[in-house]
Formats: sequence, structure tokens, C-alpha cells
Amino acid sequence: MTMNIGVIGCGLMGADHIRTLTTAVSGARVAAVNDADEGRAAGAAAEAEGARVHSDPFGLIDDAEVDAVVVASADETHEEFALACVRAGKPVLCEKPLATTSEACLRVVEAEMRGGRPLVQVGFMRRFDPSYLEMKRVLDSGRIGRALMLHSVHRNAGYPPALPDSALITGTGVHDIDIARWLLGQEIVTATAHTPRRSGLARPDFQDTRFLVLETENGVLVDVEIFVNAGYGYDVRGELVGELGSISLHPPATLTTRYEGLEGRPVARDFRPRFQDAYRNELQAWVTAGASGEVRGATAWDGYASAAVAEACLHSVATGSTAPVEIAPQPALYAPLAA
Ligand code: ISE
Repeated sequence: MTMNIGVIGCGLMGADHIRTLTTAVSGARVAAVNDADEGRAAGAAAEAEGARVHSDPFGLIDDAEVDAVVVASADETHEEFALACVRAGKPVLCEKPLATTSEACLRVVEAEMRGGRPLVQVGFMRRFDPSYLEMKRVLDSGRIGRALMLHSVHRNAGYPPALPDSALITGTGVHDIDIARWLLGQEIVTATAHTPRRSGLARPDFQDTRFLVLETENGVLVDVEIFVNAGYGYDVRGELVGELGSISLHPPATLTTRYEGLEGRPVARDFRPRFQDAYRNELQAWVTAGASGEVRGATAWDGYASAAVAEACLHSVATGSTAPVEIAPQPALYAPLAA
């Protein structure tokens, strides 16, 4: 059976999802698209042959021919679209962050609880990246003993000019927060945000960089460097240190060039090539699970929990001290983190 998908938001990520759904995911068809910019929506519809353009995003959600929805519009619109999908009883893959505040994320969780089943998957694609999956597999095998520390580096070549510097934490570092919870199978209980020297290449009112130190309930320390005007490329690194050894991520690279006394591997220009496999696996898992009425990957609860940690980081930025993470009790509808 083919799942007919509606895509809201046809910018960088939405267009990439449309391309992946159309060319690399089985059992799926892009049936409808919407974007605040109608020209952009028409361009995206042309990529997905036969897709209809909806001028109203809520009309797309209520379209009887749309079985499931991808939300890839601006962050501040995610909550209302996720809520409308839950009301319509349709599975939704909502790009991160699920909403702009933890309070708003909790409203989505509550809507799902009223409906009695999870319908929302949050676009934390790292959970589907082959190298992160391998890191979790080796940790869970016990081969490196218990986890002690996780080092995370998150650098972008450049950043959208419209975003405020809080997005370094709520839109960028939130990936590192989610992957730490998922890898370690533990909640983060405190957050300390440090503010390193500002890059002179960032715009004058923009604090690039941040350095976060997160502590889990079992005392694992996670450090996260965030630097979004790194210029040279998109660079995500991770090393998990255990009692008996460590595991480091390897970004996908198809070649190593040796030339004039130097050896080099390409660095991705942005997140799309670096996480191409992860996005495809994420979309395929969502389509397969949606057909059987399940949610795989990050749930609305994970969206809420990561937003709560991001908020603690912002609180720490404002106060200059360590902030506790305030999280509501987890409802039974959601599986606990698996250590
Ligand atoms: C972007 O929105 C993403 O989601 C990317 O995965 C992330 O690495 C990047 O920093 C964000 O700006």
C-alpha cells in the first residue's frame, strides 16, 4: 500500500525530504505540498510529479487524500501543524524542534494523550545515522564498559541570517541533546552553558560560539561545542568514552586524496550530504511504521524532553550558573529511554 504524504514547508529541508521521498523511499508518494511562498510550493510540486499545491496548510492536513504529513516549515509554526495532524488522526514527521518552548511541546504531548496514541515523530535524524547507530550498538554490547563522557562537536559552515543566536541551542545543539539522551539512555539533569570568545566572522549582534556541559542522571558528562560560522564546512563529531575504551564517529567519505604532500577527505558543505543516509532511513522508517500505526524514532515526548534541556541551557546563559532541567513526569504512553 502506498502512503500519500503531504509536505508543509518546501525550503531547504522540505525540498530535500520531497526529493528523498520521491526517489529513495518505498511505499510513499508525495501527494500534496504547501509553502508560505506559493512559487516555491509550485517548484516543489513539479519535483514530485502529480503532487497538488495547497495554499492553506490546514487544508492540506484535512485533505482526505493525504494519509500522513511532513512538517518542515518555520520552527514557530510546528506546534500548530503538529496539533492539527494529531486532531486529524494523521501520522506526522515534524522537523525539530517540535515547538519553540517546552510548554508548547507539552501541549502536543497532551493532545496525543487525549487521542490515546502517539502520532508524532520528531525529525531527530541522527538516531538513524549508521555511525551513531553503530556507536550505540557497541556501547550497548558492553565492550567499552560503562559510558563516562561524551564529547560532541557541531559546526556549520554558515547560518541563516534570520535566526537569533538562541537558535544555536534550540535549533542546532538540540540535536546533540537528543542524541546524548538516546545514546546513553539517560535523562539530562543539569545544564551549564559557557560562552567562549565570539567569532569575529559572525554578525555583530550574534554570539557564535557556545559550549555546553550537560550532566546525566548517572553522572555522565556531555560536552557540546556549537560553532555555526566555521566556514570550512559542516562538521559533526562525537567521541564516547567508556571505562574500557572509546568510540568515535566517522563521517561518510567516499575518497581520500593524496596530493602535494597532503592527505585529505572532503568535508560536507551542510547537513544534507552528511546525513543523507540518516534522512533516508528516517523517512523510510516513518513510512513503514506509519502504515502499521506506530512511531519509531523520536516521539513527541523526546521533542519535549530535549526542549526542556535546551531551555535549561538558555537559563544558564542568562544567569551564568548551572541550571537544573525541569521535566514533567513521563506518561506511560511513551516508552522510557533504553539504556
Ligand atoms: C539545522 O536546522 C539542522 O537541523 C541541522 O541538522 C543542524 O546541524 C544545523 O545546525 C541546523 O541549523
